[in-house]
Amino acid sequence: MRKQAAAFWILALLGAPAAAAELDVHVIDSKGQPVADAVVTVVAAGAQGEPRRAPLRGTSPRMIDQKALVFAPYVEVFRPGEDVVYRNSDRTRHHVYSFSPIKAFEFVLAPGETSAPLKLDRTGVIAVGCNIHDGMINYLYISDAPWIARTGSDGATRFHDVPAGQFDVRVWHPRLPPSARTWCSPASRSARTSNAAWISR
Ligand SMILES: [Cu+2]
Repeated sequence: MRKQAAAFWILALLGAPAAAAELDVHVIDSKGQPVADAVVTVVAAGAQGEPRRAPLRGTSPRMIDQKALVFAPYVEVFRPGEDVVYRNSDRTRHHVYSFSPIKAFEFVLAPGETSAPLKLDRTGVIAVGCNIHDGMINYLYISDAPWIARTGSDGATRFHDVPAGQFDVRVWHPRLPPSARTWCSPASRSARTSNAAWISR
């Protein structure tokens, strides 16, 4: 797998002027290419109170499929207490496992099988592999941030009903070095003003 440049950029673009508007976030790499499967979190900046946690898109339990010896999606986001389910759509067995301190597990899935739901109680990142196919890996990102989503193949994601205020927009991706995963920048907005900011480190 090609190593992506360890520098990503975020374009946080505020939606239509309204009391609670949409926030569009685009993540690109240093070559300007969209970065899929980046986890974007939006948190209140400064001392203002944390808003409620916005619900995640999609249904629970969310499914990680295994097809053509690849976990799909590569990265998925969860709220604490949600379940994940693994499915094997290949014609070979997979031995799914994690050594994560916040959730260790292993099970073998025969072709066509689906796992029992696995509850993800704690926040953090769980790396999951296959004991049979070393190249297979995926990441479960569990967060109680007010807003969290992952980018699609276009490197974009959209947050709804973001109130006026100051926010930090953060990005996480498996191929960003740990020191680069926590950078953030305020996405300043008001009821009447849109703004857009390129952010780099
Ligand atoms: Cu496998």
